[in-house]
Amino acid sequence: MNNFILVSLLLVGVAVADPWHVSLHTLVEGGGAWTNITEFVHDLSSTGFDEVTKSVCGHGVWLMYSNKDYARSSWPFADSWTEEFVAPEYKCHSLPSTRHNQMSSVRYVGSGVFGDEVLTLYSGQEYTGGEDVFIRNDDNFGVFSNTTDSLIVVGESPWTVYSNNYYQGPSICLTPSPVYSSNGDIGLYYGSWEMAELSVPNNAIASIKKGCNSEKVFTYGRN
Ligand SMILES: [Ca+2]
Repeated sequence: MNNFILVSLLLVGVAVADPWHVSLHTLVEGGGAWTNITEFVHDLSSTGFDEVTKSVCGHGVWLMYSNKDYARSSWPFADSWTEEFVAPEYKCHSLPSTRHNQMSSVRYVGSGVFGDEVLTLYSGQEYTGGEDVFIRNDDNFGVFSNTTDSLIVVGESPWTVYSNNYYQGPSICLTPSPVYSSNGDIGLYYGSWEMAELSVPNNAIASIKKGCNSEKVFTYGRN
């Protein structure tokens, strides 16, 4: 009995600490040559895998970009894309054929492990540019207010964002939705939004609070 409890605790410990990873593949459905990714890679040429990826395998929540440095570009200079990979358990995902052999940078969302409740703010649209990662309340963004164009919630907790410091002014609540594992259990919670679709005045975020404290609620995938 004691041995059983000890083994159970060890397994739980492994699951919680299990860091996210992905492998990039030169063929669809996880085929071909591959490279393993466990950290931010701002330039895939450092791994010899710039613009050769057709599919990815792994787990966790990852963002993949056609540009280096998680950058966004738009017509007429180029048309960039961001691919979101959300996998509560190991799976393979083939990129749309229009995105084959273009990927140039990769990073995970939030803290990079299962179990954390994290809000990540991105300075660019489509989760590009600089990021700020939050695991607790922040009552005053100071000079960094108004610099968010998109955001992602990972973990079960919703978050409230306020237009003014000290949890004042117009506010909205961002609620993630469950992503299910193959056995039907909830594997993780996820939600991603563009600021432009949230009608926040001036796109201003000046403070954030963990939990839902606003009457204006956005639930990922529902509104
Ligand atoms: Ca590229």
